[in-house]
Amino acid sequence: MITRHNGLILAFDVDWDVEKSIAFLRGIADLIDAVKIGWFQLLNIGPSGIKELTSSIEKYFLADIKLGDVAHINEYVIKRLKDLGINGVIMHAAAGKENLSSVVKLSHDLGIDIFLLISMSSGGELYDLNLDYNVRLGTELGVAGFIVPATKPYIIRRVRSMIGNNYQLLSPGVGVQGGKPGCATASGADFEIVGRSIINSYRPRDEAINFVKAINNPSC
Ligand code: FNU
Repeated sequence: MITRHNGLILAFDVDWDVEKSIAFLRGIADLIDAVKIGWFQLLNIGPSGIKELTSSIEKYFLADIKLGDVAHINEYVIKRLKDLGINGVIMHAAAGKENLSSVVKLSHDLGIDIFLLISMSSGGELYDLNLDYNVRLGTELGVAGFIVPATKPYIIRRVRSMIGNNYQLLSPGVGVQGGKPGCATASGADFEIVGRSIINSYRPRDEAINFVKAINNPSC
């Protein structure tokens, strides 16, 4: 579980080196509850750079690699991510029960949270046609929570009504993609995920403060 202080998760989609990344994160660390990293870091600073990042910044690190392979590959990836200091991983519900169940079990043992992707902030129509099935799949598997799109508040409300309060809802698509800051939380999300609106801002700290204010004064 991600501990909630501000309700803001940074989507850290940057191709910066480790030093610049650490300096940026230190500047807003008190405003964010987690750092979401992924392909940008894997392809630019690589596994050793990720390890340096996670050991330098005391934050929850969420790996957004949208993992969804067959079981033994998923298990290998989860073990390696654990070695790199990752705390949570986003996986595709579309991989299905057979490919997900052993990896969710392994993740429990390793202390890694699995967040299941069940709808997307753009497109994802096959997901939306199968929403109830995928939510039930996640609760049966015992995932920590779900990824729900800020651009589709009706999906967030539906998922929250199905799962009660025992699972965390993380919502991307806020800002540049059109999701109104504070609307995902108003609709039942625990965290709003924001990337470019903060990263590309001339004043990222001020921008992050504005998002935190909106998240904690939620409305659509
Ligand atoms: P920003 N993301 C997304 N939509 O945008 N993980 C999804 O449905 C989803 C995601 C991620 O637009 C995307 O990969 F499941 O700059 C990116 O890292 O705020 C972030 O959320 C959105 O970035």
